[in-house]
Amino acid sequence: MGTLFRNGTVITASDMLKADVLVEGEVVTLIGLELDAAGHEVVDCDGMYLMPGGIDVHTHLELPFGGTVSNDDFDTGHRALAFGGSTSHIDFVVQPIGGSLHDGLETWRAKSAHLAQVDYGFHMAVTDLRDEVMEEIPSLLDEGITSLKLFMAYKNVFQIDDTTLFRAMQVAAQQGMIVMVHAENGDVEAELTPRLLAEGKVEPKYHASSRPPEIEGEATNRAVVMAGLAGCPLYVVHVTTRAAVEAIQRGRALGYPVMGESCTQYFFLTVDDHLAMPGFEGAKFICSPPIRSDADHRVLWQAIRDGSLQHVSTDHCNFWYKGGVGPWQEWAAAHDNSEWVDYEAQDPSYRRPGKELGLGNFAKIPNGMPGLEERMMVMWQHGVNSGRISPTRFVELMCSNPAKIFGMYPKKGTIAVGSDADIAIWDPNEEHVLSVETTHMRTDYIVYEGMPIRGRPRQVWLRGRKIVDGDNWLGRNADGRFIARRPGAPVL
Ligand code: DUC
Ligand code: ZN
Ligand code: ZN
Repeated sequence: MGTLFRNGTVITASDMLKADVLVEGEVVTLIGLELDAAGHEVVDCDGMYLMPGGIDVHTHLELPFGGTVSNDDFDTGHRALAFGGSTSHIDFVVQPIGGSLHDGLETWRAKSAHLAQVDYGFHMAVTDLRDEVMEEIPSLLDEGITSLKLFMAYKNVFQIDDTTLFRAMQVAAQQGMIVMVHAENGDVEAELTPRLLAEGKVEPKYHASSRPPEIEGEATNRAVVMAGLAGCPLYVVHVTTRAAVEAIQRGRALGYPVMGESCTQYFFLTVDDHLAMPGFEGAKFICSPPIRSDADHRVLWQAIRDGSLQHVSTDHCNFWYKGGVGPWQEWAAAHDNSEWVDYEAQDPSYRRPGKELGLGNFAKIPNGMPGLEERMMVMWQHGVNSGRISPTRFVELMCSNPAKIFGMYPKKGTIAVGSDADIAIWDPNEEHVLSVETTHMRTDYIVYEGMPIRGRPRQVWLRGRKIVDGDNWLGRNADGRFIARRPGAPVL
């Protein structure tokens, strides 16, 4: 017996048409008109869109960062992803300084496998590229990891120099892997930040002054040129500004294998309206690169329309706005980073440290914000409902392109015969107002508070099993599966 999704409108990256979809076991086995329902469970999709489950290739679940650990883990993060219409994501393993890539991988496996409720892959964030680590890179392919992330920012923490980046690109090119960069000039930022603090400019809004758009544009251009010379596929994460978009466009015009993404927040939030809010409110919106201006939003909408950028992710990395509640210092002294959930479970008021770590010093505010649950809904509302992008382009950006670029298509990212039956049943008419009161993320704020949207998932299915039904959660820990990805993915 299979499941027959009847009378819906199927949206893929290329087509939008009325069709029935039959799922048997974990995969789609037939798409057609008026399919025979005999022997199958029927799901009436009249008036609904059937879209592939969304894919977010840029998340940081349970990431130790900025003196604390990001709140959502592979339990809450996965539930929130699914309630937002996504069924897969790729998180970043971080190599420990002084350790190996496999040390990092073991840590991320221990965080994820027993909790996972949707499917997930890993990128490898390389932080300490010693000679023996360079030699370790090809063995990542045996683990299903085909993408390396390198940081051109976070001096004295994660930042690598140009020699290291170029060498990594050459190894990646030989192996059919892809290099991702966080492109900001960390040396310049490291000069600007102490100067601002010495001048008494300590409020959250000065985070943006410490990381101006020029340092993103410069680093993006440098990475693009190096990728062109190395012949290495490059994917620039969290592009926020015109100079960075133009650097990618120039590279693509020259035939370099370069691509990029932006993240939802960079289409909506501004320094003036959010980062510069009175008091410490702006801390909620601190991420790197910083949020920018309305002019940058317009550039990004155009870039996802014309194909200069290929995906919209979230860089989801959330911290309490009002964290550090209860005896957290004593707990931190006696426990490992992975045990913050146990600390918070002791008393509903207890919280691990969060944004308040940077009261009086913007440089100490943990970078990042919540967003993985709202990604599909806000981009549908402001992309599709507003007429900026078509429904098929929406699916391409949110589902198919990320699957193609990162080596998991057509198993993931489309609705086709043989694909995993990851399906969001999307009600285009359902209205909702986004709020922290109804979010499934582990957070005390959301950045789209009060935003009205029309169109949201009614049901979500993962490999043929229903995991979201309206407001009800049907997913199960350890049902989410690691996605082993293939090298040699296409450059779009
Ligand atoms: N930027 C953020 O804002 N958070 C996590 C990591 C990053 O690069
Ligand atoms: Zn980054
Ligand atoms: Zn990130």
